[in-house]
Amino acid sequence: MVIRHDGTFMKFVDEATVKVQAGNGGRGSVSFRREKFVPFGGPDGGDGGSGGSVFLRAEPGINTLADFRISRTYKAPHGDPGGSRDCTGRGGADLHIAIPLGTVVQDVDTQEIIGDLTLPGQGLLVAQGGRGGWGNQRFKSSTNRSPRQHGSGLPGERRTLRLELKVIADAGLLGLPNAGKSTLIRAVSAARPKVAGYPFTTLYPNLGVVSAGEHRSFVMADIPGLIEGAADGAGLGIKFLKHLQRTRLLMHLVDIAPPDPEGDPVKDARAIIGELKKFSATLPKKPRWLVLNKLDLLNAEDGDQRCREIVRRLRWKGPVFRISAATGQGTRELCQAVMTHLESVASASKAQD
Ligand SMILES: Nc1nc2c(ncn2[C@@H]2O[C@H](COP(=O)(O)OP(=O)(O)OP(=O)(O)O)[C@@H](O)[C@H]2O)c(=O)[nH]1
Ligand SMILES: [Mg+2]
Repeated sequence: MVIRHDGTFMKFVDEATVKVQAGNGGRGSVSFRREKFVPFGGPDGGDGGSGGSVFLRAEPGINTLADFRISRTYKAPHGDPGGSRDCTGRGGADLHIAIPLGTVVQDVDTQEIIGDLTLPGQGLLVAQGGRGGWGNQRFKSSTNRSPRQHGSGLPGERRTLRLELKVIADAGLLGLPNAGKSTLIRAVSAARPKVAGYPFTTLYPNLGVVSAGEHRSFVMADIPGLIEGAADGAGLGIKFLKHLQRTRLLMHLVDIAPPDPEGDPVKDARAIIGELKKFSATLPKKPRWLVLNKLDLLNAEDGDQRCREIVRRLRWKGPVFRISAATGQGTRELCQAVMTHLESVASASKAQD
C-alpha cells in the first residue's frame, strides 16, 4: 500500500499530550405512574442515558500533531437523566477525534500502549462513556412496590494520552549532514525543506510525495543528518531514525566529493551504518540502497573511478545509484527503481495475505 500525502512542505510536531474525558451516565429517574382510575400507579422512572465515549480516528489527510500542541481536554457529552413513563434518557453523542495516520497512543498514567493507528479510518476507543443509572422501576420487587431508589449514573472514563506520530513513509533518506538529502527530496517532490551548505540544516523530518507516473507515487522522508556518535547524543542524535522504522526502503546518500580534504566517503558511510546498528536490530536489516551523490562535482572519468572505489572498499553488495541531486542527473532512474521495488514488495505481501 502506498499512502499519499499532499506533497507540500511538512514540518511537524510529532508528539503531543491530550486529555480525554467521556461523558457521565445520566441519573435514573424516580417517578410513579399517574393514571386516571389507577389509585396507586407503580414506579415508572426510566434509566439515565449513557455518556458519550471518546474515540480517536486515523485520517490519512492529517500529517501533523501540531493542532494538539495547545493542551486541552476533549470531552464527550453526558447522558441525559431518565424520565417518567419508562423513558430512558438520551445518550451523549460519541466524540471522534481525527488524528494522523501512523499515531501510536499511550496512556500516560499506566504507560500502556493502547493503540497503534496504522489503517485509514481505523478507530480506537480511548474513554468509555459512563452507563446511565437505573430508574426506580428497576428496583421494584414483591416487597417494595414503590421504590424511591435510583442509580446515579457512572462517571465517564478519563485519561491522559500521549500521542506519537511515526511517519509512514515508503522510503527514507539516510546520510551525514550535507550529503544532499534535502536537495534530493526537493528535486523529486514538491517538498521544500531548506538546503544549505552547513551541517544540520534540517531539524525536522520532511515528507515529499514522489510521482513516478500516472497513479503511481510514493512518500519519501528526509530526516536530519546523522554523524558518528549520534547514538550517544552527538549532533541531533538518532531519535529521528524512528521515523524510518516503517519505511520499506532506505536510501543511503553519500557525498562522493566531500569538501574536507581529509574527508573519506567510505568512512562516512561506515559511520552511518554503525549508528543504524546502535539504534535497533531491525533497521539495519531493511533493504538499503547506496546512492552516490554530487556526481557533478567530478568529471566523468574521476566520478566513475571514485564510485567504483567506494563500492569496492565498502564491499557493497546491494543496489548502487549514481546521482546529482543538484542537477537532477540519475534521480528519475532512482525514483523509478524505488517505485518498482515498493510495488513488488506490496504485491508480494498481498499474495501472502
Ligand atoms: N554540487 C552539488 N552540490 C550538492 C548536491 N546535492 C546537494 N548539494 C549541496 O550540498 C549542500 C548540503 O545539501 P542539503 O541538501 O542541505 O544536505 P542535507 O543532507 O539535507 O543536510 P542536513 O539537512 O544538514 O542533514 C548544499 O549546499 C547543497 O547545495 C549535488 O548533487 N551537487
Ligand atoms: Mg537537510
